[in-house]
Amino acid sequence: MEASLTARDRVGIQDFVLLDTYTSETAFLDNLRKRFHENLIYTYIGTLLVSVNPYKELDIYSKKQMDTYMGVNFFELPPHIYALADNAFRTMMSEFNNHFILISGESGAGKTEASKKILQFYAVSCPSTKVLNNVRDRLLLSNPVLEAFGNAKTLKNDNSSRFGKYMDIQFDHQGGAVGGHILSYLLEKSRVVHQNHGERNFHIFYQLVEGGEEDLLRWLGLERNCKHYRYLVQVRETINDIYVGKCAKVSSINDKSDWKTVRKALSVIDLSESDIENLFGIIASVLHMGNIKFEADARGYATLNNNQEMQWVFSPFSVDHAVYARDALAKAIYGRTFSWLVNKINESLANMDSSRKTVIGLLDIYGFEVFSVNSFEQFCINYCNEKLQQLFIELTLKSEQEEYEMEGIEWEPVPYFNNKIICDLVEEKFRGIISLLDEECLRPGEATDLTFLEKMEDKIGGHPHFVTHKLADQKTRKTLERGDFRLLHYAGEVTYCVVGFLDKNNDLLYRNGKEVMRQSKNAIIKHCFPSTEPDSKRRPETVVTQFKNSLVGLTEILMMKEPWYVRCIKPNEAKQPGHFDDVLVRHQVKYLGLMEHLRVRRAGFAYRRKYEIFLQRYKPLCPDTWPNWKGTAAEGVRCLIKHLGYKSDEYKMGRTKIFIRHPRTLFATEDAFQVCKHKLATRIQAKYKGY
Ligand code: AOV
Ligand code: MG
Repeated sequence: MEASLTARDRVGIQDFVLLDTYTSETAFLDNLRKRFHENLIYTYIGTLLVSVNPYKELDIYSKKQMDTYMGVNFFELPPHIYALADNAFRTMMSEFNNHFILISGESGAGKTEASKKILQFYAVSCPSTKVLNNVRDRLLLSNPVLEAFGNAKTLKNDNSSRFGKYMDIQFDHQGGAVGGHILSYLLEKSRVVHQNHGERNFHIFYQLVEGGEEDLLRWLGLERNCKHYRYLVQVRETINDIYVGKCAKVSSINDKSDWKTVRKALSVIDLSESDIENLFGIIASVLHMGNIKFEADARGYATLNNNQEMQWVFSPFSVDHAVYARDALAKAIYGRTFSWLVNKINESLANMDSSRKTVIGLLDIYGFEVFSVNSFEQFCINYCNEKLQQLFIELTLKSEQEEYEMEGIEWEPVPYFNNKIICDLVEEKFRGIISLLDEECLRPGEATDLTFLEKMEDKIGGHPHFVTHKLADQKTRKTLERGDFRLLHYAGEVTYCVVGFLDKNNDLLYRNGKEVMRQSKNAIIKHCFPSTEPDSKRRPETVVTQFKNSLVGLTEILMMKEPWYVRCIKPNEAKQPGHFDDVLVRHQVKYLGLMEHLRVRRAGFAYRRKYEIFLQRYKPLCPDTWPNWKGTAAEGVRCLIKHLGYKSDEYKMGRTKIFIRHPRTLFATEDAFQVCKHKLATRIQAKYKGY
């Protein structure tokens, strides 16, 4: 039996558009599974790349593989992330426009790995010079640095991105990578002072404690034992004043060797030795701060209990209050240092050459996540994923179908779930969750997390994607606590515990804490807490509003560029190779909108070009249109494609554009054009030689 299997039976189809039973979700899944078990993790839907996390190293990312994919048309080789990267690059070069690659999928699906592969591909394959090599190294090494400070082990992913990252890679006219720029989005600062059971703090803390050189640790007053630091342990009990915490162990992480990589990378991205010293000084101080203990005096005020960790200057606070202020300061220090680091990296990636450049943007953001307890952080992360899904829908399903309609192309509409309703629920002015939360944050002393919950129940209680204990029917009520609210996200239900929402959104820092920081001798801290910063007089924007605005900015940046998509899928929850969980994958296929995308692709047209542009480029291919066509552009194109022998089912003529069903047709025309261009050039050369 085995032997009689055809290759297609065994390895499936490399482009879902070619699947006979393309409307069947089961057939879709079968194809994905078949390929996954053959280690073929990539499959196309037209030019969209679906990637299934293999959870093991595959031998498909070598320099040789990169060379193979360079300059080859999309469909001539097995699907690969390099093919997508290469095509985005080549389109950018030929059309002189900007592109972006949107990488999406839930936590642990492989987004960050995909973005690294793309960056490596550009670094290796783009034309290089000595100067450019420098830029290339910085681009590549910015990754381990940002991961050390911005990634952490969560229950979903041992190397989970706890910040959003958008990176522009800038190319010059020759296609050399000449610079870059990074925008970072909302770092999960709360992790600095607290991690859930089985999770860790940011990698850098462990790297420093485990890998830091003896001299360095001595200078920083650190012990080589993570368990010594309260911020690195999750169990917070003390027995005879000794923490009996457990650090989450991670077999996939080697903090010692990662330390070496990061240490080296910091120099390459242009940090001076004193910057580096200051940076580690800050990391160590945060650890020391976590160990500051307070005791109540006779009046109940917090005093420092013979603490050698640090001088502390807080005015009358209760112990709880003092702990809170300490943690707030630790979070602020870490968060601001992270922003400082991103700025430093940007300075080192800045391109001095002011001539016109084009860019490819890479978007790698924290994926959708659901834990057993979800808080403000998950709310922000999942809201961000809603926004990206909305962008995807806008750019593919919606605009594509609207364009057919506008162009008068006959079209059977493909229905799809539009998650705009959830985005509105979260961000609508005055009655969206963000507005309601901000309103409560404006009533200090009166508002609490519970009044926020009640306000939501009052204002948006009837919304189909929102439910609470009070609003739920009997059956659902059993699954909700009084302090919970549940959102029906595009990717599934998430129950958020409302405790801490107001606090985290306010993100207040006590003035005395700031003042102490301003007096710091550490240059980074001085820079991060400038004396010009407005104090409590003017209210700063809340955390979630800042985040919302930054996402609006991001959407604007992306909308001006040509999109490419990588949709990442997580094959199982156990992070195991070779295991394809049908239910889990089916769920992702559904909510990622892959079936709808396939339907639109399959019924639609891979390429479209304005008549003028198409004619201008390809007119040398037809004697009637070359060198000048007198009629309308549409007539010219009709004449041109008749000459080229396009079959009637391969294209459609819209009001302003020609639509071409399959890329192959366009590739053939493009190849013919290249030959023709070459001939013309030779002819002109010969002509001038004669003179
Ligand atoms: P994520 O970025 O999508 O999650 P990652 O890219 O960090 O997920 O992938 C999680 C882990 O899966 C990696 O650390 C690798 O061990 C493995 N992995 C992913 N892609 C590949 C690949 N192509 N080849 C081999 N192993 C892979 V999150 O940042 O949590 O949303 O927030
Ligand atoms: Mg990631």
